[in-house]
Formats: sequence, structure tokens, C-alpha cells
Amino acid sequence: MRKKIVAGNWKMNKTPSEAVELVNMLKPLCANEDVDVVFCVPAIDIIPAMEAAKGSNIAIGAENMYYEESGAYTGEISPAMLVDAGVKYVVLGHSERREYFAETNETVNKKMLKAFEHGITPIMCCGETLEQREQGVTMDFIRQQVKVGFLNVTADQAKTAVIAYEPIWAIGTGKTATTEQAQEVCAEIRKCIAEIYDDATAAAIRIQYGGSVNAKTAPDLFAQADIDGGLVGGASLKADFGQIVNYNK
Ligand code: G2H
Repeated sequence: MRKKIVAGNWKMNKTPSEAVELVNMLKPLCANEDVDVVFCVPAIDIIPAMEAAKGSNIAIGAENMYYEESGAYTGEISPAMLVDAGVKYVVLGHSERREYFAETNETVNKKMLKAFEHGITPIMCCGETLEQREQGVTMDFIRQQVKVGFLNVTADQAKTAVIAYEPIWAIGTGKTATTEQAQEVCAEIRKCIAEIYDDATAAAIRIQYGGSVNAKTAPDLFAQADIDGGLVGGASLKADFGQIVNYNK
């Protein structure tokens, strides 16, 4: 049985002091032993958020990371920096990073390999544009993202990974994919993992849905056979996140 994982993706929101306020507000609302709860926060908020989350079930994650160990890479954050700060999860290849910061399947793959090397669990994002969906190439595109993203990742590593399926047309638009659309693609992603590795790896890997998830849509989405939780943007900044985490109560 896969444990559900519900992660907030704060994106570029909340100053360090606001981060502490938000964690303190959400802490009592996010207790649910059936779910792994993660807040992926801006780099500058990691340490204060971690302090504020102490003693709770909330793990703090990063929203990005570089694939080199250290050196002349002005503005970047290394895997060792995240590990030293106590970070356990990192979002990689979010569509906003692919669109605005030139992330490619290849750079995502380098980051995936580094994350595993340092014992950080990657939450690797994939998802199609509206145009791709309408052209009927959704799965070809996502398969490519998954296959390149997981290049040289071992089966044992892949078993611990998280994939977030986020259709780009549903991100921050208020348009959630229907439960059927989300389940269909998540099942195909699991099939793709079975093809790359084996059935045991496909059965172990956790696949989230992301894209305008809210307290109303979460219960149905998370009840699907191949949806193991969600990556939540806008609604992770509000009390609603507690309801999303407690989707089964
Ligand atoms: C998709 C999601 C979080 P939102 O980007 O990764 O954001 O829930 O605001 O659509």
C-alpha cells in the first residue's frame, strides 16, 4: 500500500517571517498519520519554516536545486546545502521552471541523479500543454519527460521517488483536470515506469496530481487508484491546505 503524499508548493510567495506565520497557522490543521505532508518553500524560507515546523509531522522541501556540488554558480543552491538544512524533498522540473528558467528534461535528469546521490527525494514534475492535449500527444510527451528524467536512476532509487503529473493548462487557472483525465494519465505514467523498470517499481513509486487542487476536488482525486496525493500551489497558502491533507476524514 502506498502512503499518500500531499505537498504544498509555495512558489515565489511568503517572506521568512510570513513563512513562520503560515507554518504556525497550518501546523495544527495538517496532522494526518495516513499522509506524508511536505511544504516546499522558497530557499530563504527553508530554515525558518523548518524551525517553525519542529515537533509536527510537516517535512520541509525545496522548490529547486542545482546539480553541481559547489563552486562558481552564482545564485544557485547545492544538494549539500539542502541536506545540511534538513531538507528531505525537492521539486524538480516544475513547468514554471521549464518555461521561465530554461529547464530541460536533461537538466532535470542531472538534478534527479544528484538528489538521489544526496538522499533527497525528488518530486519530479511532468505534464502537457493544452495544445499537446488537443493534438493527442499527451502521453508521448509525458513518456519522454519521464524516460529522460529517470535516465540512469536505479530501480531502488525510483521506488522512493515521487512524480507529480501537472497538466500545464490546469496550473493556477482554476481548471482542475477531471478525475478521469488525471487518473488516466497517472495510470499511464505508472505503466511507463513498469516498462522502464518492473512491476514492483511501478507499484512502489508515488504519483501525485497537481493543478488547481483545492479542498473540494482533493477527495475524489486522491481516491483514484493511481493518484497518491497532490502537489498543491495556491491552496497550500491557505487554511484549505489542512482540509486537503485531511481529504479522507
Ligand atoms: C501546479 C500547482 C502546484 P496550483 O503548479 O505545483 O499549483 O495548485 O496553484 O495550480
